[in-house]
Amino acid sequence: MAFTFTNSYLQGVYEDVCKKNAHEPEFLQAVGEVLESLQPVVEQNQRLAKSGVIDRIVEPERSLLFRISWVDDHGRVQVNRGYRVQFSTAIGPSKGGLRFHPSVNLSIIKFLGFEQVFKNSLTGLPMGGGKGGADFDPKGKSDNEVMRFCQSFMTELQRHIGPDTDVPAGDIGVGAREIGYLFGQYKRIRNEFNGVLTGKGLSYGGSLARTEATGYGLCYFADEMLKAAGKSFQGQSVVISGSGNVAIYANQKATELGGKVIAMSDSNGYIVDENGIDYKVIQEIKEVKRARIKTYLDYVPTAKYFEGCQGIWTVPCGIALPCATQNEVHMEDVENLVKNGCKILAEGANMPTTLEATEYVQEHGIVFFPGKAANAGGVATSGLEMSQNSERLSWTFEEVDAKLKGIMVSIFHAIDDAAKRYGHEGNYVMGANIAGFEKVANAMMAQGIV
Ligand code: NDP
Ligand code: 2IT
Repeated sequence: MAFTFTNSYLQGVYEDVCKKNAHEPEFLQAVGEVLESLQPVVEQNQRLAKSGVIDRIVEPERSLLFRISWVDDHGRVQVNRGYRVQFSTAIGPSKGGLRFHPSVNLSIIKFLGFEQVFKNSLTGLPMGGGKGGADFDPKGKSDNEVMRFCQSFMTELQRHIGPDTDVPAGDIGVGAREIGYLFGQYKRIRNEFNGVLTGKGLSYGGSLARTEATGYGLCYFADEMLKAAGKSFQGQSVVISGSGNVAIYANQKATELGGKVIAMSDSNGYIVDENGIDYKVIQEIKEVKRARIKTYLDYVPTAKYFEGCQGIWTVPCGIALPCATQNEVHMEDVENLVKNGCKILAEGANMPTTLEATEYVQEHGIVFFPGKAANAGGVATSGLEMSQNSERLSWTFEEVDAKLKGIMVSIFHAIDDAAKRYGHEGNYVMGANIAGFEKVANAMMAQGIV
């Protein structure tokens, strides 16, 4: 993979990571990008190498791999593979989502867990990083099948998690329904009602605004950057890939801020509606009916549907918000975005832009915000849910939303400041990696070699 190391310590660590994890391309991509960014930091601080901070930060504290057996509606035995990687507890309990998708493997869970360490640090809240999930596909399964799967998954996972140990939440394929079933099984086995999961329903300890938080946070973040440049969402056309939790609420907030969301997608295809896509229609299709985005045409016959999700990046826009999955934005996509005058690319998903596409946009005048900063609003609000659970109180929507906004604004300034401090103004990849790393590294050095 194309990383340039001038620092021999970091190069050595990266080569070692490549040897040990040779079959984990997504993990190597995430690690390489962070280590490359940290070169100026390591050069200014010899203690980092001496205390082996980087050697340690690239190795998860604990990786769990387990069998999940369950019985489908036809009485057939099904077996899936479950994962939980507790990457770092340097600054707080391990924290991060669970992904249920057939593509899930150890490489994907490790890349997500690694990124989560830096993202959670950026929120300013006391949360370490982790991730988990299973190669289970909730699509086409009945509610009862999803429930039995979640119960079997939690029967194993419950031994390894807890409100002060590791606190999972949602991600792709894990939403309110799954968190409900997971929480029910945890409580049944452990006989404890606590904040072991976030993204819970409002009637049993969930936080207001958690559902909306990632999408809202993404737009608060982009809006802060636009303000700093004397601009706004007003009158801008916005393209959002995906049509799940992050995409739906990014649409709502971008529209509220004056933008017009003209295209959205799912893994089968994308819709274009030049009049602006109403997020409530997507919410109905995806959250209530669990249907395909194609059915948008039943609600808005004047819209257009195109088969295949990749073409969405040919739709001209000022702001691009990839909110589906990793490595969904390739070189030809960013070439189209640049050609069509796109000015901002902010990642709602985790690592949606390939390495070469990231370099291309940065070199061609698009302001680029990496997911570990731009989509941190979800986990930040999970942190606020943990605080509410600990004090056994519920805050109002307005209170949580105001805190979320404050956190996103401060993340923007923290990464902007870190990039400037190291002489790379405007490079928000470096800014996010450095600002996220500093606090974790300090905590690791203070706690000795563990
Ligand atoms: P959802 O399951 O709610 O939605 C995922 C969306 O992305 C769906 O539209 C799905 O289409 C599409 N998608 C998923 N996988 C693929 C794929 N391989 N190819 C094409 N499209 C795909 O997930 P979320 O909205 O929660 O998550 C979206 C992204 O945001 C992920 O990268 C996640 O890690 C990240 N994220 C999520 C946070 C959260 O709080 N939920 C917080 C921060 C980041 P289809 O229905 O056809 O599968
Ligand atoms: O990628 C992410 O930050 C999430 N899926 C949310 C994690 C969380 O613990 O809320």
